[in-house]
Amino acid sequence: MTGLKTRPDFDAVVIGAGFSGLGMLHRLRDVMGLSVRVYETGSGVGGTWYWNRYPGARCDSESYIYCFSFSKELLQDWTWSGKFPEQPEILSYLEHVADRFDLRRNIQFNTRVTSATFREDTNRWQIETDQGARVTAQYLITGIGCISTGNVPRIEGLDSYQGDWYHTGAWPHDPVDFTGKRVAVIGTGSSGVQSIPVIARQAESLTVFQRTPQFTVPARHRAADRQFIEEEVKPNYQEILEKARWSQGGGPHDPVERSALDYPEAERNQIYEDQWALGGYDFIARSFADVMTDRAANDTAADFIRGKIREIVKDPETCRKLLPHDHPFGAKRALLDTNYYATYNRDNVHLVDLRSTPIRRITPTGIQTSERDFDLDIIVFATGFDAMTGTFFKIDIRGRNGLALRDKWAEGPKTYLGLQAAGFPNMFMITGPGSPSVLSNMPVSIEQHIDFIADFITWMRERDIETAEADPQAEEAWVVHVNEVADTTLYVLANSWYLGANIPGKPRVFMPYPGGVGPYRQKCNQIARNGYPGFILTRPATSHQPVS
Ligand code: N01
Repeated sequence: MTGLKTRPDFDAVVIGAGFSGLGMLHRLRDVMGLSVRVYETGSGVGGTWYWNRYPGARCDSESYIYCFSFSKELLQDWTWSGKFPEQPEILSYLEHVADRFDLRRNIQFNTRVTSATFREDTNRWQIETDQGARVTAQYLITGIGCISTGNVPRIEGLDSYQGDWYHTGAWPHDPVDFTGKRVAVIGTGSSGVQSIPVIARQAESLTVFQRTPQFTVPARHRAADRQFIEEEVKPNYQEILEKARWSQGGGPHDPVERSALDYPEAERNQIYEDQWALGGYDFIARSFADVMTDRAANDTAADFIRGKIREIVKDPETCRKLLPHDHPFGAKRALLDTNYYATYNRDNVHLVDLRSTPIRRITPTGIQTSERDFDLDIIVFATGFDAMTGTFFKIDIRGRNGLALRDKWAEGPKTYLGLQAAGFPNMFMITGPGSPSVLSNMPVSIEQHIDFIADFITWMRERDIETAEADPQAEEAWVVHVNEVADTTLYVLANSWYLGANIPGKPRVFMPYPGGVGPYRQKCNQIARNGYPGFILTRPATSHQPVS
C-alpha cells in the first residue's frame, strides 16, 4: 500500500466546463476548500451552449428558471432579455459566472481528457489528456453533458461532397451565411425545428429531409416580462426555485389535476386552444394531468396538434408528410418552435419524406434520394447525438481490475442513481444515465447532483473514508427501478434517443430516470440521511475493505 499516503495532484478532477463543471468547481473549491482541476475540450466555458451555436438555438426552459441558484446575489443581478434564453445569452451568462467567481484559473481549456484509470494501489484516479498531462486525483467527476457527442450519420459519399456541411452540435464560431445558398437540413428534432425557420429566411432554397414527423408546440417566444421578473420572481426567487426542485420536471408551476378524458371534446379543445395560444411547455403541464401518462388522453392532444398542422400548412401533400403518426405526443422529446409549420408555406422551402424516398448517397454536388438528385451548397446535419453514453465512451475510463466503462455498459448503461457505476470508486457523474437529467430543467438536476456529490464527499472526509462506489446490488436494483418506471410511461412507445434508438447498433435501453426530479431528490436525500446505503465505503490502508 505504498501510495496510500501520497497526496494526489488534485483532490478532484472535473471533466467539462458547462453548467455542471462550473457549479461543481465553485462548490468544491470555494465552499469545501478542495484543490480542483477542470479539463475542458473547448476554448471557453459553456458546454452545450459553447458548441450548439446553430441559428435559432435557444433553451426550452423559461429563462428565469434556467440558472444557478447557489448565489442569491447572482440571482438578483442577472436579468434575462427573453422569455426563453437564447444561446448567445446563455453563453454570456456562463461566462459571467466564470468571471464573477474567478473560475477560469482552475480550468484548462483546449484539453480533452483521453483516459481516466482507477489505480487500485493508491486508490487514486490517474487522468491523461491529449495535451500530454498525466495527473492524479482522489475524485473524478464527470460534467460532460448528456447530449454532447454529435451523430453524423454514415451516409455513403459524404467524403466526396464539395459543398460545406455542419452538425448543429459543433457549429462554427463565425456565423454561417446562408444568403443565396441552396441548403439542406437533415433531421427534425429540437435542433432542426429551431434552425429550419431561421435558415429558411436567409437561404435561396431550403430542403428539409425528414425521417420522422414530430409534434411541436409554439414557444411564443418574446421579450421577458420585466414586471413579472422584478415584482414576482426576484422577490420570491428562493421559493420559486424550491418549488422547481420538488416538481416533476424542474419547473415551478402547480400541476393540474384534471383528466383530458373527463371533458367533452369541445371543452377539451378549448383548453388546448388556450394553452396553444400561451405557448411553451404549459401546453403539456397545464392542459391535463394525464397527457403524458395515458395513451387515450395523449391521443386527444396529438389529434389537436394534427388539427393545427392541417390549419397552418397550406399544401396538402406537405401537410400530410408533416403529420406525426407513429408515436405518442411527447414520447420523443416534446418540441417548442417558432413558426416551424408555417415555414413550409414559404416558396423556397421543400420537404422530403425520407420514409418514402430515402437518401441513397451524398454526391459531390448534393444529396441523392431514391427519387432524385438535390444540388446543394450547404448541408446541415440536425441529426442529434449519441446521447448519455457516447461522450463517456470517447474517454477510456477504467475502474477496478482494468474494467472499461464501455465494456461494463456494452448492453446499456448501469448506474446507481445515475451518480456512480459499480467498480468505479470515487467517480461521480453529474446527470449520468439513470438520473432525471434530460427529462427535466437541466440546471435544477445539475445542482441537485452537485449538492449530493459535495455533501457525500464532505461526509466521507469527515469520517476518513477514502473511497465510495456503488454496490452492484444497489446498482442492479436501480436499473430495474428505472426500467419499471419507464415501462409505465409513454416514452417507451417511440424510437427516441432516450432509448438509444437513433444510433445504429446501440442497445435499446431507456437511459434517463423518468420518475421526476422531486421524487428522485427525495430518494437521494433519504439515502444521504441514512448514511449512504447502496454505496460501498472504504477507509485508507484497508484497500477494498468495506466500512461496516
Ligand atoms: O436531435 P434529435 P436534436 N437520416 O435526436 C433525424 C436537446 N436539445 O439535436 O426521429 C435522417 O432529437 C431524426 O429522425 P428520427 C433536446 O434534449 C434541446 O434535434 O430518429 N434523419 C430526428 O428527426 C433534444 O431532444 C434544445 O427518425 C436522421 C433528428 O435527426 C436533444 O438535444 C435544442 C438520421 C434528430 O433529432 C437532441 O435534439 C436542441 C438519419 N440517418 C437540442 N439520424 C432546446 O432546449 C437522425 N435523424 C430547445
